[in-house]
Amino acid sequence: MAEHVVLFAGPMGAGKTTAIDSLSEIEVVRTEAANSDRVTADKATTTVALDYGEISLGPEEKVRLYGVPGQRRFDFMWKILTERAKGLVLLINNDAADPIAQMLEYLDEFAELHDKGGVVIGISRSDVVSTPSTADFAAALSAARPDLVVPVFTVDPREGTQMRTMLMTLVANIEMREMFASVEVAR
Ligand SMILES: Nc1nc2c(ncn2[C@@H]2O[C@H](COP(=O)(O)OP(=O)(O)OP(=O)(O)O)[C@@H](O)[C@H]2O)c(=O)[nH]1
Ligand SMILES: [Mg+2]
Repeated sequence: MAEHVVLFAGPMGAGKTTAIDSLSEIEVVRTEAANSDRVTADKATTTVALDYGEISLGPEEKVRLYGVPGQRRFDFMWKILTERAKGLVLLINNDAADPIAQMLEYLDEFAELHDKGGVVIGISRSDVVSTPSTADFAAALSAARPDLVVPVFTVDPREGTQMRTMLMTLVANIEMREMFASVEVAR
């Protein structure tokens, strides 16, 4: 069975834990603690180490889903899990302060995963704050990082179907990279 390891990253409250919950077919392993930063994200708990879930895409393919904490004080987990992962789902909450800057910052932080397998970006909480638009994010992205090919989606992490579409786009990208890599090796 083919297996992929995918990381979910992004600011606090972007919906990483929620997305893994919506996607996973097993009970999600969570590490939530009381949230002491209600200004950045007004919710009761926050991830302090990782989330873990699994989903199968057809009978022969399993995806391991890892979520990291949004808060930088727990960023030791970013490095550990980036080493395991082949691709990145970057979630950005549209109601964050300067979400475009956040997107570019997190993309830089996890650029290694673009090179390893691929990145997809999901803009969440667009029902809460409607601007910037997905087109604004895509324009800022191609201006700042013309070297990257990264699709931008509007998503609601609470909706498994939407998250599945994003995840399948990423997995297709990872598989394409693996195919090209094996062709290179065979040459
Ligand atoms: N209205 C709305 N709520 C959303 C959306 N996406 C996520 N949420 C809610 O926003 C909150 C996100 O919380 P989490 O999933 O814990 O966020 P996280 O990214 O794991 O945050 P940290 O672990 O603290 O870094 C949850 O209460 C979700 O139900 C969305 O698109 N619209
Ligand atoms: Mg979380």
